[in-house]
Amino acid sequence: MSIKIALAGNPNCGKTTLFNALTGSNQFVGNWPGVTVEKKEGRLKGYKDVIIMDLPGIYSLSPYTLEEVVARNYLIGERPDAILNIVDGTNIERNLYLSTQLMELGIPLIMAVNMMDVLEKTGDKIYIDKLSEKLGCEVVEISALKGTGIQKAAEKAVAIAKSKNVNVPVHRFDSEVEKVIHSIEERLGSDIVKEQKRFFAIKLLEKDEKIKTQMSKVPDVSKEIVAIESKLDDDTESIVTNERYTYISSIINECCKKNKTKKLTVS
Ligand code: BGO
Repeated sequence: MSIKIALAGNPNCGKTTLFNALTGSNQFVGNWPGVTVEKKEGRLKGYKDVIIMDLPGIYSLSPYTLEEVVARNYLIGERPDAILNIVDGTNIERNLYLSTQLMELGIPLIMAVNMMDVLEKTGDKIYIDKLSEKLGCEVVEISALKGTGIQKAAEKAVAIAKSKNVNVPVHRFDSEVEKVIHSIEERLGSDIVKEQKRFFAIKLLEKDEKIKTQMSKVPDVSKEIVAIESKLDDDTESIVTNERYTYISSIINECCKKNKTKKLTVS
């Protein structure tokens, strides 16, 4: 059986450049079933049994766009052996929003921070070890354009896929929210594997209707939602989103430093 590694990231993070560099001419292009969203897979160069699946570029795992639905359904339904999450290092704050959600899927994940050649020119710093510690996953610096670090990222993705080591998300929501997430997790059916329970519980809490189509037994969580909304005086969608941004801000504060003396343009 082949190992499947999904490439996931925001639009313009350099995913296509990385996919081409990792697979070369070993690519198969088609459409995702029933939709006109391009589906690309390719064999990882140097490996007979590793398939790289290029997911559509997305900002979130909330199913607002067709691309988000396709990517999410693949990640939930097919459960690749690992996710290689590409993050644009020049736009890391925005990119981490998707990462926080990918990490809740219970799939082994490696993060590749791309565009490191640009950061070298601007003098902006990302402290990779600190970032790895704060996120609870391995992080590799790459330049998909120059090809630096990409072999290491691919090797780490293959290794984590084989080890089946699921990262335990470091991020915890407010303790009241965590309590609700746990109580929803406990009411999920056996169709949801243990590793995915947190993701499904958070999506139900966010009133995500589409997630219900992926479940054979859907617990009624309306009472929990009403209780937490009145306690925290906000709707659950905003509560979850705001907490993600607070977590990301704390990561940026600790792991990134802008070069304040840099020129405005980089050639
Ligand atoms: C253009 N470093 C640098 N400097 N650029 C990179 C890197 C990197 O590591 N990786 C990707 N890029 P996609 P998605 C372009 O196309 O792979 C660049 O959407 C241009 N095009 O070359 O397409 C990459 O698949 C004209 O840039 O991303 C591409 O995720 C002028 O980032 C862009 C300047 O990469 C997006 C750039 C006609």
